[in-house]
Amino acid sequence: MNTNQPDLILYHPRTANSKYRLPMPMLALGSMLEGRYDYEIVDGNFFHNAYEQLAQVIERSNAQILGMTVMPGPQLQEAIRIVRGFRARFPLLKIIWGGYFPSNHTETVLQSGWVDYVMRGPSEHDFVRLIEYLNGNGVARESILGRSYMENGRVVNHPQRALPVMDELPPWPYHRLGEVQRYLGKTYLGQRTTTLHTSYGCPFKCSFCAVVPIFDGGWVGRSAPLVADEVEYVVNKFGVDAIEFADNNFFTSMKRTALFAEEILRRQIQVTWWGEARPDTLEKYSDDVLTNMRRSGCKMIFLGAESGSALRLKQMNKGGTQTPETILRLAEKLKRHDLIPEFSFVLGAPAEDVDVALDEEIEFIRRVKRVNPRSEIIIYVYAPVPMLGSTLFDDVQKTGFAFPTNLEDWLLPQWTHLDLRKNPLTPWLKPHHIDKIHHFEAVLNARYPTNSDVKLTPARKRLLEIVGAWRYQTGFYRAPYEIKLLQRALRYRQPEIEGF
Ligand code: B12
Repeated sequence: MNTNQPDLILYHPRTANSKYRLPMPMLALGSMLEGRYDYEIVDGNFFHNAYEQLAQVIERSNAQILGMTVMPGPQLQEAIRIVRGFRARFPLLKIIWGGYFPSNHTETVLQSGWVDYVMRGPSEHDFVRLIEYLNGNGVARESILGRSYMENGRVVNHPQRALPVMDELPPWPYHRLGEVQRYLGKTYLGQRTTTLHTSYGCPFKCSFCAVVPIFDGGWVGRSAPLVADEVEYVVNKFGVDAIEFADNNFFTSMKRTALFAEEILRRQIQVTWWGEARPDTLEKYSDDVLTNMRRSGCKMIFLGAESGSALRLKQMNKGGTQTPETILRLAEKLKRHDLIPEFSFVLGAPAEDVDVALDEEIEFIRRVKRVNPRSEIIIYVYAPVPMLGSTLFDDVQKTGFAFPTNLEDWLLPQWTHLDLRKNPLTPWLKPHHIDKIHHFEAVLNARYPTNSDVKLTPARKRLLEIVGAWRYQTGFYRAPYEIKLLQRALRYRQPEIEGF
């Protein structure tokens, strides 16, 4: 180990429009390396020419190991271009990928020959072991769990480790980020918003969700007092006034949420917060807990509504006790508690008649809006995740859909679109289906502009509402070009692209 120069670079490729968000995977991995290895966190969100600038970092530091996090979409695009070029430019550099894309498409990544190792799932403990192994520190390679690599032309997958005990994980090394203030963004929640991540996994196995193959129904959370400690730390140290809990399912344990809200109130921490939940879980929360959540600063909750059809909820294996009525009841309940629900819907899964299915979803979304007009609606177009054995993925495969097995093919435009869940071009969705979804979305967003766009002044909001009103009232959504023009002129923010 060279003590002056980092042996290891942890690189976070650029993501879509999100300069202010922390490179959380790098902080999580870095926390385990502190005091053991020299390393540097490099954030592509601050690069203008990632390939060249990262190459310069490697040359300057003479690092031997490059760890990269990769989620689908723009990050993947950049990551592929980097490793494709780096193989020849830095033949001795060991390249390790982790995160959602390589965890779900391990073979494709490794078969490219550009990546040496994939670490699947949470890797705090095993990444350190891998680094020790690569440094020849006597770690048996079989003991590195969650690791995948090529051997004799075949991919070898070590089993994954049980989920970490969150309370035992060390704090994130914020000092590695340089100026933390550049990560604190102005959002609907506050002037200096940051992200935190306090749990891994989700106890459910929805068949559209990329989290499932990695966690297989497991969930672990940091205990409430420690979450409150973390919040208190970032508030006091960096002047944070708002937090987005990026956990897949922050609200899994009502006991934990209740205690967390109490801790924030007891310590008199002034902070606004947001998190992601399942509708059926939250519906079971008592009024007292919801009241305390609101008092402690919770303002908005992202909820996986997915569909207004019991049949499709079943197709998606949503599980639990969620029905379309759950969503309507919850919209009403949260209204009483002054908590804004952000309901996300997944439209465009395979169906006997896709048009009928879409019309039903649109009608249901209108019902939700009638019950609670402040509800935010996020619409995603269904993009398959490779979940063998799920009814939904079986249906998908029957249509002839297959993921590329060549890593470079993920650079093709159709796969970029699939990742962004806007226009996935899956075989059962015809262009007019995509139009139907996007046209309705444009009209809905005009009639009910999002609250989360901080640049949208009341006058501009009013203008959008007026332009959208007649179409929404009459249900005439087709070709809303005047709305799209206006939204472009106002640079309307779409939470489904820029949020989580
Ligand atoms: C934060 C986030 C974002 C931020 C990125 C923040 C930033 N700094 O730029 C923003 C809002 C930009 C974003 C955007 C998108 N996101 Co996003 N995002 C997340 C989110 C909520 C948290 C990720 C995170 O940081 N977790 C905290 C860290 C600590 O955990 P982790 O990432 O899992 O890292 C651990 C392991 O994975 C592993 N690991 C990760 N990287 C590495 C690297 C190495 C070398 C090693 C060894 C290990 C390793 O070890 C880490 C520690 O245990 C996840 C869902 C979730 N809760 O995880 C979705 C998620 C990753 N996003 C997803 C998607 C689809 C997107 C989008 C493509 C689409 C969209 N509309 O949301 C866009 C575009 C992204 C892009 N490529 O530009 C999906 C991925 C689905 C899939 N098919 O794989 C997820 C899973 C959400 C979901 N449930 O569907 N996202």
